[in-house]
Amino acid sequence: MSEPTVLFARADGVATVTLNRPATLNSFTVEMHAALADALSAIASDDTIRCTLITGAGRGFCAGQDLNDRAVAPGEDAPNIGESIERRYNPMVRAVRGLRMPVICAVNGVAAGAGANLALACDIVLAARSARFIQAFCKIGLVPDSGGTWTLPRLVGPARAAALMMLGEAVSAEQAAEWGMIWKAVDDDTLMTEATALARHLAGQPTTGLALIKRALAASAGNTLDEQLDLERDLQTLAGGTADYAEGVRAFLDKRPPAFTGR
Ligand code: T3D
Repeated sequence: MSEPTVLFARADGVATVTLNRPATLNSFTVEMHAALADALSAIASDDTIRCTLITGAGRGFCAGQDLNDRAVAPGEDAPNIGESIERRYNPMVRAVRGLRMPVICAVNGVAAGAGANLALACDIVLAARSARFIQAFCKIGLVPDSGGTWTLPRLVGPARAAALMMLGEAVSAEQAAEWGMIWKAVDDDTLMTEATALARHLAGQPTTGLALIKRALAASAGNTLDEQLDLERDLQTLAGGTADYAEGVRAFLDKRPPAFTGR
């Protein structure tokens, strides 16, 4: 039997999703897209999962589309990759961004093409110091996809985003952290320990409140200050009605650690 292209585990309120095609640096095939879509859908419908962690097996995180599936013999028609974006990459990014809980990405090695932009679609990105981020698309005549043209300029500013996307140069994990592209770079041998500890920590936090923070941040990209102030009022109304808010206040006044349930 062949290895599953995506590994999926649940423990302590954390779902861990591992891209698992290490021989090609976890590049995407139709099969791996389907397996990832299934994992993301299982996470979305499981109320016991309060944090998701995405990583890659082997020495790379993800090298984007598997280019073996894009070779065209002379005289053959070009593949319809717009359809591939519509059917697989866009739903993947929408599914990741749509998860209500915090999504951590542990970038264990090179993240190129759609692999880089999948990482940037996550809420908190930790990267091994040896990892690199490459907007590789321009090197094969493509446009960055998987939300990269939306995410990257917002993270690093338009000047850096334009150069990264037009030159396809690798950005080290430390540089990425310095530029605000990711949360932080950590030693290679501590990446998974730190990412798992962070995921478990978040899974024990007031996760309904964290989901509302995600909604506020997502909306802020398209809102005016006035609209955002109104949204903050509405989200705070919801947050203020949660059991976790009541518990947080009680625990503070009792001078004891809170016991959050995510409700
Ligand atoms: O088509 C659509 O549906 C549209 C969607 C597009 C989304 C995209 O992501 S387009 C961008 C596709 N990705 C790339 O262009 C990146 C290609 N890979 C690289 O440039 C390099 O491999 C890396 C910079 C990522 C890593 O370099 P390095 O030197 O660390 O590793 P390597 O030796 O190049 O790769 C290791 C193996 O993985 C190697 O196989 P081998 O020689 O050991 O048998 C290499 O061929 C394979 N590999 C790496 N990336 C891909 C790949 N095989 C297939 N597809 C890949 N994308």
